[in-house]
Amino acid sequence: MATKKKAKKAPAKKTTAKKAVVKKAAAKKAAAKKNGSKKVVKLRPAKAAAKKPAPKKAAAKKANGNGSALPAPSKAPWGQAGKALDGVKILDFTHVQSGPTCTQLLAYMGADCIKIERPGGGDITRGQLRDVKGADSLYFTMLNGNKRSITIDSKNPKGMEILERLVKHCDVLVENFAPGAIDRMGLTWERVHQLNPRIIMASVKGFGPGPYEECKVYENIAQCAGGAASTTGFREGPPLVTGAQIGDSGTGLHLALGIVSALYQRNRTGRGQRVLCAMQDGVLNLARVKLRDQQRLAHGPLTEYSQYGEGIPFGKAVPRAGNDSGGGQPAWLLKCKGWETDPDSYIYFITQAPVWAEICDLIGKPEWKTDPDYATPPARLPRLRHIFDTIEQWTMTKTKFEVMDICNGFDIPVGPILSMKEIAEEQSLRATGTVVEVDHPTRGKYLTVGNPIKLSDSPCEVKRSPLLGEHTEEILTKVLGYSDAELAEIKTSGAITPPPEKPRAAAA
Ligand code: CAO
Repeated sequence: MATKKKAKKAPAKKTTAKKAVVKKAAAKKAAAKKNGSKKVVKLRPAKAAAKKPAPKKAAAKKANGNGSALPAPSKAPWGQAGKALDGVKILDFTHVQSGPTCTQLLAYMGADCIKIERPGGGDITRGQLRDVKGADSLYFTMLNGNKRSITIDSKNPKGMEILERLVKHCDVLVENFAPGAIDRMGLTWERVHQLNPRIIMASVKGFGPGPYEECKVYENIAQCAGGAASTTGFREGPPLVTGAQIGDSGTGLHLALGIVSALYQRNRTGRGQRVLCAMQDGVLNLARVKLRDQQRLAHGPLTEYSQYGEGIPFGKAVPRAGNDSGGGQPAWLLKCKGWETDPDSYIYFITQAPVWAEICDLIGKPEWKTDPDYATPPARLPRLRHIFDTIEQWTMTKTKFEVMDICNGFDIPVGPILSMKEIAEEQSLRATGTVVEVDHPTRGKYLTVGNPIKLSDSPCEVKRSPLLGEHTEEILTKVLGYSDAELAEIKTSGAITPPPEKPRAAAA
């Protein structure tokens, strides 16, 4: 009924909104005329204009999100109309993990990503956690695919001249240096904006403005300061960090969204803007359900936490909840056949209320369907430990994959603990391009994670990471237009080569 009512009212609202937009556009048109401006906002394409279509480039610039200035829908087959971010040029001044994750994603989406690296050693991760002697590490190769690499010493005057030329050329500058480092180089937001008012300058920092804004931050610091660690682990144990890189890669993801949003806004405003993602904020955003629970504590115990069923009182802050479900459906991690020798022989089992009857039948407890102590979710809450122990007696008779198959046959939500070995070998992940094998000239074949975001009209082709400075000459001549004579001068200036006192061997 409610939907029906809403549907009836909707057209009236739409008409009013449409009128307002038309009125606003008409006023804008009149104002533009009065000011003698040639940029007139068109309400509808004029007939005369229809005869002589505007050049493609201009139409693309006017796209404003309401569809009125978009080109006609492409008739190209799906996946053959270019990539989502084709034409977007990224000056990638990132290092380690958070920034590179962001720019790699943008590159997967089709952006031309030019990675600036310090001559000699480049991104520090090239040499960190090395598994193949003399080759770039997996740490680097898995975070820098689909990019081009140019070496530039930002502290060399000629190097800064090249950098400034790149700022003028690019749509986005991304950096994640320690607080103040990019300013010390001379690339303050004011300077960057002055050089190229259309550029978007995006940064990852550990903390936003406040008492800690000057601090350097790595992954686990962000997990701790963003509220994730205090709510992870077991009640009896210390806070725990998680293996998922929610501080680095998580913040990189947030930054990527900020960048594409800023690019979209630029279509209307014509100007770039500053985008900042603090790792603490990114982690907190991912841990927001725990801030939810913090506020619920004021109104009583958190009944879905197993600590409630165990009769253990809650303190002032959200406790660590072990493997409890973060939602309203009680769940736990249960042993499966082979757990004695295989550390990953476990299944995550959710006792979703609508399939309680099916669970009871499966585990051989049909009487629980009607027993008042077990029949309803509130009645089960104080007995969760016993319930999961009983379910575990059943899961221990099956492998995690058998449990998965049987339970999913009854719509019971369960999930196997997959080891990284199993994931690396999982053919369905290869088929979707989520796990990709690429070839590298110095290290050979390696696995990487492809684009986890699938676009139906923008397929992703994962390419290997670049060697240090592999594209230096190409970018200087073909992108920035330096002549052969200028290139020769750059080569002797020290702008793209390591200073003599710091040979490459020192960084390896
Ligand atoms: N040419 C010349 N100098 C260069 C250069 C280049 N191409 N690229 C970088 N540098 C210089 C910087 O200018 C800076 O010099 P100064 O400190 O003298 O001004 C210096 O290299 C080091 O930069 P940094 O302080 O960012 O690097 P670090 O290794 O000391 O710190 C990190 C690393 C990650 C802690 C810090 O960059 C940081 O806090 N970043 C923000 C948060 C972040 O992204 N953390 C996630 C990292 S992934 O776990």
